[in-house]
Amino acid sequence: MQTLLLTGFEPFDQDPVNPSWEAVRQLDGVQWGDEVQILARRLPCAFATAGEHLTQLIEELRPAMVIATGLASGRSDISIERVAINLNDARIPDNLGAQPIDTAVVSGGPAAYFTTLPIKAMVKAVREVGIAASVSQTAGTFVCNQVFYQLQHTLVGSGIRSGFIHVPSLPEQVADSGQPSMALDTLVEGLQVAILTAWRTTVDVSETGGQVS
Ligand code: PCA
Repeated sequence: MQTLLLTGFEPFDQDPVNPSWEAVRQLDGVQWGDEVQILARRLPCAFATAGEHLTQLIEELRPAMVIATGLASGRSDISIERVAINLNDARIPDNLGAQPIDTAVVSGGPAAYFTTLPIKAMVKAVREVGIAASVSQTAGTFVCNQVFYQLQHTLVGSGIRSGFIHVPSLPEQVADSGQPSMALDTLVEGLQVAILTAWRTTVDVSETGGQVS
């Protein structure tokens, strides 16, 4: 039985919940036959500790695939991230009060890493079950991008595929603000489809997921 490590984040920016953790915790222990088991773990939302925490989990659990998730408030769909950049530029302080501006995630590291997940196949499969999904060209410049970059940096050349998925807010987080949201059950189903597709697809499909600008 192989292990698929799935992470979500603790709440941040005064929110009581983080939908990424609320969704992935429901997938903890899920098995697909005797092929693979999902282990869900929560990461701190802090530049100083999140990446180290994830590296320790990888050493401890020896996963065959790693998928990290986080909240992107303001987005309306499950967004499968294509690229992590070597840059921290925090608009708000993290949970330890740190607010790095224009620093490198890994000093001397490459400018960016691409995901090693089959993102087009994942988007297609999630849409096929009627759930909104898209390829995202930026994971931002906050803790999610930092963790995504550190993940790709740690696993480069290892043969262990990895990537990042951003999820929208939950309906109760946006109330009457007019901001987009997605129900928790939908999130859980969409993530499960995306992850299973990532696990089973070794060659990505060729479909557009780009943007003109
Ligand atoms: N979202 C933030 C950090 C933690 C989370 O869930 C981000 O997109 O960087």
